[in-house]
Amino acid sequence: MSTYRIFNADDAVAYAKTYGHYAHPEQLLQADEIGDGNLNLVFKIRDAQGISRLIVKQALPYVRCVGESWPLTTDRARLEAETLLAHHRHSPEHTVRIIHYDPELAVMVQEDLSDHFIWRNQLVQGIEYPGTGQRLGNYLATVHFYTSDFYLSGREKKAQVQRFSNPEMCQITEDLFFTDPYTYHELNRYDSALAPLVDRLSANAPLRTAVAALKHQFLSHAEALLHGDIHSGSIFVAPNRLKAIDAEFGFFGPAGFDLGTAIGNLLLNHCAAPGLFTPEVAQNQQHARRTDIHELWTHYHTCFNQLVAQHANDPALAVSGYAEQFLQKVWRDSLGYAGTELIRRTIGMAPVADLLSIRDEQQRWAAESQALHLGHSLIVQAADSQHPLHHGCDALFTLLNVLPEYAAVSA
Ligand code: SR1
Ligand code: MG
Repeated sequence: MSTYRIFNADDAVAYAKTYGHYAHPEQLLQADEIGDGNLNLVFKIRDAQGISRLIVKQALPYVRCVGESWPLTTDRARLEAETLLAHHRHSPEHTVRIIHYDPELAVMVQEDLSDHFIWRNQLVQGIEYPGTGQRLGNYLATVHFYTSDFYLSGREKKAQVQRFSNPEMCQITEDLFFTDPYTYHELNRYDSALAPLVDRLSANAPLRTAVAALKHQFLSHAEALLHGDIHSGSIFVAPNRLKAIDAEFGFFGPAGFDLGTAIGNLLLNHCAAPGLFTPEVAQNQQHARRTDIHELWTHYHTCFNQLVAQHANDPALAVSGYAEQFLQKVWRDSLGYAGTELIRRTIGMAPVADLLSIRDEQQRWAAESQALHLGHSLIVQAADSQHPLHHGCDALFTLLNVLPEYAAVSA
């Protein structure tokens, strides 16, 4: 019989005392529920001085931001804990530490990261953490390599693909990224000023075909154990530090999906900057996002190549030139998936603070229109095998330089 029950603050404290491996459990006294994501309960467990010592996270049996009308598997807590444990094994510096988890209660105890900040919140305030792109590139390259066919035997890889099968959470992504934004869906959320642009997206045949190809890859290409939702809200930062959290969407999928999700969110911040800051600050902010993307990709590329050279176990895949060919495909996929993230975060059910924080309506529409335009261009151009975008970040930055200004459209 299932022991599942929804935790209150007292349950969370009792759980942390028993399973937190904290040196002085009797000092853990109170819990604050601080979850602000779309899905889970998150408790900060504090001592007598009010200092946060541990995190207790529990999966609710439904989508929190919608309510009980959208039931959702609590098995996602097991998948999240196991994905983070696997990533921590390969990249301890950049993955939150899971201290304990219980699949029945769908609960886990995690290290406290109160000395870090959610990257998205910092980006919206214009606070920079230089080197974050590098750290993110190293994290993704490392966890992707050690869970890929370059490293694992065919037998072990297939066992892991099964173990990390995550159909319910993947279906959310399949619908939210590749289907709902291009059809009428009651959960899509956008202002009526954007309606003509949204209609043009759904009527655009080359775009819909390119999105279909991206969805098909997402469904069928088990390249590595992905984080599965690595947007700037799943990343904690501090000076010279980065920790990934929130991996309940973890599964074996195309490596470019993780990179694309991360790049898409940096581009959303790029589009939002003129609406969030003065022109001078916005320019610096946009420059910093380009630097993040450049560092993310170049460090991913270098780190993955080095790992293949030093640790690949499959002699056929390790043959000279193949890793580079694979990485070119990963880059192309990343651009396409970045485009889908831009579009779904602008008109779908899960908007981002970068755009929502723009107070002036005209400026917000301009930023949203630009995000839709950029998303569209990335998806279609990445699908064109001859396009210069395939050769690295420079062509992406050229595309950013020629993005239309949308003030006139929203007026
Ligand atoms: C129903 S969940 C909506 C979104 O929130 C999560 O953070 C994922 O990004 C998901 O797509
Ligand atoms: Mg999340």
